[in-house]
Amino acid sequence: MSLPILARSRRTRATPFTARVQANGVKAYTVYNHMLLATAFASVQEDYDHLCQHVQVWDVSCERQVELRGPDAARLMQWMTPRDLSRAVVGQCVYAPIVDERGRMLNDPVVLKLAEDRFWVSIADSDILLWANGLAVGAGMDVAVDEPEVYPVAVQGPKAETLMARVFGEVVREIRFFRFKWLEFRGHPFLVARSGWSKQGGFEIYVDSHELALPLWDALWEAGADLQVGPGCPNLLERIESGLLSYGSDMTRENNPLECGLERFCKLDGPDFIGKAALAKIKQEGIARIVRGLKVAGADLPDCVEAWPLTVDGTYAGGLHTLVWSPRFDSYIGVAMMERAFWDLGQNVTVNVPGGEARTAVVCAVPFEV
Ligand code: THG
Repeated sequence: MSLPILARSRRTRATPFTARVQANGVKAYTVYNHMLLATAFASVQEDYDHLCQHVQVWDVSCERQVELRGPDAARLMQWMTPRDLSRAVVGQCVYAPIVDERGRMLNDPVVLKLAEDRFWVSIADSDILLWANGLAVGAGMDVAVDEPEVYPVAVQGPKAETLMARVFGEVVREIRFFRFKWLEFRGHPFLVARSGWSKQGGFEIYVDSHELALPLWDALWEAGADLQVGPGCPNLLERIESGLLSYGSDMTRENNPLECGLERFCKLDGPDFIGKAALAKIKQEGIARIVRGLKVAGADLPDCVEAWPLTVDGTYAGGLHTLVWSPRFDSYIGVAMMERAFWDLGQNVTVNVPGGEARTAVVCAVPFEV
């Protein structure tokens, strides 16, 4: 279900690239971190096909940066996450769940270590600026917490490296996964990371110059003409097939990272962090539910925009939170939070579609395996 009109105001922020995204024929927007984020251009399926074959330029300005800067920046950063950051180096990106004192998910950002005393927390859709600043004030830490003017652009797809090399030079090929370098475009250094919210490969450019934002955007398009560069955005189908979870959809503040399948990013016997004792207790007692994939039988389902209850013989078995038709699997595939008694791979469940219809589905692993 999509609504036809999104009323714009200062609260729903545009980006430096919004005029270009409009010109590219965006079909729908969502709002993410109080900012516009495109969700489709041709269609989710056509965008997916293009992404997997060519290269796309995404306006992901809504991946806002929360900057921590000052003598206590590293202490505050580690205080917010169960991920062990003690060995992170300058120039590294780290996927780091952020949890509260109950060990529950507040966000799942990519953290960029810019300097020993400076971090960018590249956030998913929740107001981490407020949490971070509140912690800093409450703990009397010597750290500045701000949202700098940084607008990430993702260049994703199998031809991303070729395109980026044409704009930033051959040196982009040396950037390893989840590492970044500062590379010049027209004399201005841009942070370029090998990262992005698809598994088709690519880069993210953290655009911190208003003046060069559109020249850089246009340069990518001009340099990519023969590569069939096209518009794109985080693609529902690609990200579900690849098992990339979305905070707010597949997991919320109700869930802890162990339930979200993020245990490998949590070090419970490492540095101290908020919620450490709570998470250790959860781990010891065992989790009650876990994120799983689901293959749902049949065709013609409505969009899943709220939790759909899953049942087994009438007993609540979990919630389906995201659903998409996958031609590759010739099936609907989705992401569900399955209760312990029903989370085994191969478990059959009933999907209770709003409106009364019931469908059968089978529990499987995420990422989905062919
Ligand atoms: N890039 C940047 N900021 C972001 C996102 C991004 N902020 C919002 C959102 N995406 C944060 N969530 C994620 C989730 C997964 C990944 C990145 C951001 C991701 N995961 C890899 C994986 O699962 O294979 C790598 C994880 C690892 O091994 O460290 O890329 O996309 N700037």
